[in-house]
Amino acid sequence: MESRGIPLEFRGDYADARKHLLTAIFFGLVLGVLMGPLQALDKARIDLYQNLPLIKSYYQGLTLHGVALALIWTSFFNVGFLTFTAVRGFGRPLQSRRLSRATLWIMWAGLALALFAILTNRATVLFTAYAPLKGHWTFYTGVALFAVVGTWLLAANVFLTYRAWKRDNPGRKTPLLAFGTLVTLTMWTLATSGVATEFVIYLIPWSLGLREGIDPLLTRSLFWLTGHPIVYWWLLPAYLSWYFMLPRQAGGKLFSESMARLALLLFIPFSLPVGVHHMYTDPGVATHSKMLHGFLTFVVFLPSLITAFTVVASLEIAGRQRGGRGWLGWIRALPWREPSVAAQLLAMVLFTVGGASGLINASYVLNLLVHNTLFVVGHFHLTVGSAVTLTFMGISYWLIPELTGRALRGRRVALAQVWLWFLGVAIMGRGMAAMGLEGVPRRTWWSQAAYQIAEAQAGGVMTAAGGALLFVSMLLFVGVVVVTMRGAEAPARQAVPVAEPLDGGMPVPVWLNRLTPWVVGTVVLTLLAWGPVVWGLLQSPFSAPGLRAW
Ligand code: HEM
Ligand SMILES: [Cu+2]
Repeated sequence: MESRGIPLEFRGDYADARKHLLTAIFFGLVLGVLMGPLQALDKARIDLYQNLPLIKSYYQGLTLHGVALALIWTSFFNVGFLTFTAVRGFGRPLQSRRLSRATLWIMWAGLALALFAILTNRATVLFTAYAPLKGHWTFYTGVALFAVVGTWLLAANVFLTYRAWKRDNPGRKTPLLAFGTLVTLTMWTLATSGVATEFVIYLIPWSLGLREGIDPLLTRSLFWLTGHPIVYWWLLPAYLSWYFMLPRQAGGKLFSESMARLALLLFIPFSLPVGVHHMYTDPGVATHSKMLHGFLTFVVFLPSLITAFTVVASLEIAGRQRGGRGWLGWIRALPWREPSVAAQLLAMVLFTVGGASGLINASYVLNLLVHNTLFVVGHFHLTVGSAVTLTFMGISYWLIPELTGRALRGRRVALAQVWLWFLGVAIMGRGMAAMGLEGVPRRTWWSQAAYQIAEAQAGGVMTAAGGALLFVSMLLFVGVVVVTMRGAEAPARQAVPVAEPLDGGMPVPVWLNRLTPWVVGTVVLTLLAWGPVVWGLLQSPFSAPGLRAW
């Protein structure tokens, strides 16, 4: 039975996913990107912060930007999208409706608390929440609720669903889409142990006055235990789309099921023990720990390379089936006029550059050159700001019609939007990298700085110009979403794009269908890599008073 074309059994889950997605778009993407151009113009030394309502300083705006985009946009989008991939993957609704309701309301409550703190300038601590900068308790509690607790509740629900599915399907291998969802949630649940400890034991009691001082280095280490794997929390849902959906949208097949499973699984053990690469310049962390994390960072590049190979191979199959010839002719044969496909293909192009710049950040010696400069900001706009964000936009172009039963409207605008984002972020990323290489620091109210770097001015203009294009692109995206939601119901529903594997009938090794050994391995590896770091810091406790800078 169907209602507005939506399968009746999924109605509740679809409604929840819709709410998560819309919250992600309007309270994450829109709110965050509203701040973007102000920051980008600041890099060209144009200061628009003097007469703004609510936003009192560059730093308050930057906190809003970072939290809205890195945390709100991604958390809510992921919970919505993974709810969808779980129910379609297992072919059954999530096990507990009450848990789903609780997930949504707890995340909304957290969002309200965090936005209250930021908008009233009670928590201008930037999205990393670094102590000794001190925010209001509503900020830490709010972020903990929507970015951590909510995602745990989803994970619990999906694992309950998995258990029920296994009971009903003894001996069958887990469907790919469901398996990818489980891997993502497993990795993230393990990874959040760091910030959960940081927030519950240190930051929240401290912000409530229950704890005197704070240890900046210890809390920062706990932050990075989660802060590196969070990039895979952003990327894995995009990979699920690239592996399991995009090949079908392009008219092809997934190149290899086993490769896809292997790459996804490798992200569980190798995401966690690498976070010290964010602390190469910090004192108090032993050099051998920095070296180990640096080495493992290059290991985690391996599943990224497997992903690049498998996804490109899948797309090549699609392109050749569509009549593409020669070495590169298959690329042109892909359905570039389809906004959802174009968005994801362009996301991959940007990710190639973004990923390569990540190798520079990860190299111990080169890091000293770029650390805390705008080069790093260029890097993450080319990754989370484009590979992830542009993929999420591409997914939205079919997922919102799927969840609402309405057809996508404004396809040409959508296509222009996608190219505009690509262009904008490429220009802005280049500008930021250039400024960074000239030594311009990140997180600095540049138009107010007492000194200037003449060589960085051209990069500043590029940053501002790219930022303006991105802003227009975001407006177009929201326009398409709104017009689609208000449009007529689609006469016929499109099938959910799920790609068949080329090696479909082949057996999959048991260890590529299991999670437990990977979880055990991850815990061991994480204890080995992080244990000495945290232990060392606990041996030389440090207590700093809180600070409100802006
Ligand atoms: C109109 C679009 C955008 C513009 C113009 C823009 C511009 C900027 C600028 C100029 C900075 C400040 C750098 C600094 O002073 O250190 C920044 C920071 C940042 N941006 Fe964006 N950005 C945009 C979109 C995005 C998107 C889509 C994401 C992620 C999904 C993102 C994530 C971040 C993060 C995490 C920070 C760092 C905040 C911090 O250091 O605490 N931005 N952005
Ligand atoms: Cu990292």
